Amino acid sequence: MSVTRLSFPELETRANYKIDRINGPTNAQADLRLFGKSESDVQVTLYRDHHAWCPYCQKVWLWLEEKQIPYRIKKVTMFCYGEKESWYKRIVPSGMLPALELDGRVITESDDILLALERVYGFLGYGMEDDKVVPLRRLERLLFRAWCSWLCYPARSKGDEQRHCDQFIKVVAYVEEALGSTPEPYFLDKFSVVDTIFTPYVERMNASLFYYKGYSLREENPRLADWFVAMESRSTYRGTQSDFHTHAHDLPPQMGGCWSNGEPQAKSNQLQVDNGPWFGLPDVAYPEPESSRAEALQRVLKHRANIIKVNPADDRLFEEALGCALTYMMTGEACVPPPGSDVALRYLRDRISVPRDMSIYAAKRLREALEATAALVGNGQGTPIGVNHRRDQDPANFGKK
Ligand SMILES: N[C@@H](CCC(=O)N[C@@H](CS)C(=O)NCC(=O)O)C(=O)O
Repeated sequence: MSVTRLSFPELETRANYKIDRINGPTNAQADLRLFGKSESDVQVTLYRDHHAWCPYCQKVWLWLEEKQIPYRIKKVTMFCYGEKESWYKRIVPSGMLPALELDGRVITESDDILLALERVYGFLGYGMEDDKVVPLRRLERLLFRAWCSWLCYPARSKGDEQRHCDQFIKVVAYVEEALGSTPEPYFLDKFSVVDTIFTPYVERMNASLFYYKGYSLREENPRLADWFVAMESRSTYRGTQSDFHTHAHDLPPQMGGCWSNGEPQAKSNQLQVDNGPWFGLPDVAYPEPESSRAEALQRVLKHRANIIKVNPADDRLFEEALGCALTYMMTGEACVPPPGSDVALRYLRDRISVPRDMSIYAAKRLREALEATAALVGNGQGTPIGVNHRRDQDPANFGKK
């Protein structure tokens, strides 16, 4: 049975999702974070990417959120998404992110930023230069290099592929050992800066190895599994957390390419990440919040005009189809979109960015609704997602510059 499409004004009445972006939970859309303090208390500006993708930014972002330091956020375009803002190049000529302004001084390099923040605001559990922290920082870099060597270079042979896989798994065993050396699920005897340092790349490893190598970091390693669960118990991490689809397709242009081993497990994982079902993927384990559909709806409606404008399909056709997908998402009843709109719906399905656009569960709900609605009229796929750049995601198209 197909229901009648809800009109956009009717959909608006259901978009009852509201969070306090300034004082409420960690979120990617805020430009100011106060944690209940006043704007005159702000001494820090964090420059980070519009896409909330940059891993070194995530590290600093998490630290500021955990310490509840009032700060302003200025968002900058990364090279592979569009043109770098000239005002930012005047502050940081290399254009690199993150950067932090602290009492009028601009600091780059994420480690130097954390060291400077520690000097003013104290440690997050432990200091960056603590004897317990330094070896773990080194281990994080070792893990990063083992991951890059496996993922970001084409293997010369099957043996070569296996060697890189073995090397990565060997380093993961050191990580497991480190995590197992305290009774807590965290790296040290309490949550600390070390966890914020490991978070960005471990999250990207979990996504990319699942997709390109058929290897599930989170499921294969019990200590890391517990660590992820502990991280997901923190609203700070939830607010910065991305999903498999976003990482799998953001990494290639950033890293200069990601190579699949072509194994059946990798292929079946790719199918699931790209076409669903998105529920059940090991990218999140905490229960879905009740607000996920309303959140997805509110975010789409807010950017509706631009979402329609950037879609390659005819505007009227896509608008109608989008209304159908949103109707299905909110009512659970199929709503048949106009013929020929399957490609347009899947174009959007493939371009939801987490957490930039919405949180992980909201994105799953929206992807599911777009796919289910598209499937009612055809199996056409949208323009393939680029691997050399992601100008299709230029923030300038969303009035962000
Ligand atoms: N070592 C630097 C690395 C920073 C870095 O590589 N930033 C990348 C993004 S993850 C960047 O700004 N690239 C320029 C761009 O993509 O626009 C740090 O720790 O801050």
